[in-house]
Amino acid sequence: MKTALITGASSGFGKAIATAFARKGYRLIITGRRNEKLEALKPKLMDLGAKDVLLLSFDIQDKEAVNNAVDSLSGEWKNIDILINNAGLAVGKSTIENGEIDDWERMINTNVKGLLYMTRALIATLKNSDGPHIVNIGSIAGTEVYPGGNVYCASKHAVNALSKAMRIELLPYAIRVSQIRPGLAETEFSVVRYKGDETKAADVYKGYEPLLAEDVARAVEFVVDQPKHVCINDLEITPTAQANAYLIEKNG
Ligand code: NDP
Ligand code: 8X3
Repeated sequence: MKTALITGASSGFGKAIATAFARKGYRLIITGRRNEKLEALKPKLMDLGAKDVLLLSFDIQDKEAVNNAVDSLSGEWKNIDILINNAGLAVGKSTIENGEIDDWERMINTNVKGLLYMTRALIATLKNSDGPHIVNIGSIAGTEVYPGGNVYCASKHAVNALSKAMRIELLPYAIRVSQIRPGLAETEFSVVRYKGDETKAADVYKGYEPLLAEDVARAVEFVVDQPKHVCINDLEITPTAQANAYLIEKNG
């Protein structure tokens, strides 16, 4: 039975991916900073059929915390087959001139450096798996740029580049590397981006049907369920009403 480690499983895509994997009977390592959310999720995952669930609560921006969390794994938990690099965020939507430098640092430290810390810490264990797979959650912001997206888009462009780099470097070990690039999806993403302003966050999803976390989880499932000789390198998924990063058909 496969073991998957999912970063950012306390909410949104990560939680939906954990739920989908629980139904498949996977052994799951779920991570995030909000331990109480992970604690609440664990019994639900067990009820759905997860073989076992381990919580690891740490800030992915902190490289020592990442390494300590990985070093704390023992026994069967060391044998990880699937790494879902999902934890990430956008903070703010200002011009570069007016942007908050702390916001930029959070995005770069989480979306780029955190993803790198996790990946580096787990490559050795993935090499021992019979069907190793890394799935990076990028974004359409990883191939496009929109007004106010500057640093978030740059961080997801970095995820795009790193996904391609991993694909090249991990080829000799048959570690599959897939990038999923979602468009607009209603999760806690916009509440975080607008620093708790729920009205502003809700406005992002008005007048059309956005993706749900479950839609993205289904795409992840599709990617990891391929036979071992098939690697989906890159998969872009948007709401039907969204053609690209800034063309959205809104009715109202
Ligand atoms: P959510 O805000 O709902 O979930 C983000 C997850 O990331 C949470 O579980 C959060 O956990 C975790 N996380 C954030 N910062 C840290 C940190 N410093 N350390 C550890 N965990 C952290 O958003 P989504 O589910 O939408 O986002 C998931 C990924 O999808 C992100 O990489 C995002 O950029 C990407 N994405 C989102 C899209 C969207 O429209 N929603 C579209 C395209 C890509 P906790 O707060 O407990 O630490
Ligand atoms: C999240 C989607 O369009 O807000 O990555 O950048 S978008």
